[in-house]
Amino acid sequence: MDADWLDVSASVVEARSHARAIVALETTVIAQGLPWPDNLETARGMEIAVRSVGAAPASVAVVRGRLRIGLADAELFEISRSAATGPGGAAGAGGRDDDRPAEGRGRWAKANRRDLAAVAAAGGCAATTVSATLWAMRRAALVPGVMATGGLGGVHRDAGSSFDVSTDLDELARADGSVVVCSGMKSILDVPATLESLETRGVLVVGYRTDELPGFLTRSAGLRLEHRVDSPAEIARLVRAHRELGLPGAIVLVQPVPEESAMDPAPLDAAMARALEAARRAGIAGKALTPFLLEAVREATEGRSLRANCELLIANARLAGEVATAMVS
Ligand code: PSU
Ligand code: MN
Repeated sequence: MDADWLDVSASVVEARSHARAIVALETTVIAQGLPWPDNLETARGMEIAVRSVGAAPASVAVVRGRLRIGLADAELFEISRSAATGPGGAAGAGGRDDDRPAEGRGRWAKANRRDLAAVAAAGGCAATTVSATLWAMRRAALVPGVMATGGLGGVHRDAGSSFDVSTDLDELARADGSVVVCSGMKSILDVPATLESLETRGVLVVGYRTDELPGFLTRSAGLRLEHRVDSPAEIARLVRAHRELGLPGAIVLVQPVPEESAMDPAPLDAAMARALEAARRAGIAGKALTPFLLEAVREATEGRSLRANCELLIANARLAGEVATAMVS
């Protein structure tokens, strides 16, 4: 099964061969979405959350030219260490930037589905987005399966002129009943347009204990959802129906950020508007836009957005584990 370009870890092979629950985890959010050292704590926290409900975690990345499904802790460390240090992070980590191990210097690339072959051929390292992670799952015979993330990519606000629409949408459209647990879409997107676009592509968006689309760091994006479930057993039944009807799209299960760390929309919107304006002035666009905006908003909200982001990722990993476990029982 492992070809020149692909490595499936022993624990994932083992879980797959016994038809045990597996949850794939993307890593772009670790390498590009969160600062060191909170990102390592979150990457580990997500794996622990998956295990705590009886499923096997499979973090995904391109490591020195090989697409790896199931990462060792040393690899989670390496990916995390490559990210920028957050406010107060250096002290927390006990070191300055130049204390980093050599392999941890410099950011890892962000690979979406388009980039995978180029990174592999160059022998490079890259974190994977939702689209690249779904592709890795396919190559590892884990589709249909379950994965967890923070927010989906989608249609950007200026997509009419920039054509910036995430590859996530296309890969979600052909994920064959895989379940993607998230807290909505990146708030920098045109959220209503992204929701419409998912509908067009046959991607079912289901609220987990909510009738509204979560706003990523906020509990609601102010858009109503047509479908809702209230338990892992209920989503497992829906997923079974979806798969047995042979429907090609993914099921996006959206869970609001935990109440205690959720943010109010007003200050967040203001910070985002300022960050978008700063990005426009600095000419930042394309793949670099999300990391830039997240960092700007993090600073403007004095770490509250960071806390919310970490908490929702761990909560989503746990829910994905529960769903995966319900699917195999
Ligand atoms: N949401 C975040 N941070 C992120 C992402 C989403 O808050 O880093 C990542 C996810 O990996 C998602 C990707 O799949 O951004 C989409 O990127 P793009 O728009 O470049 O396709
Ligand atoms: Mn894009």
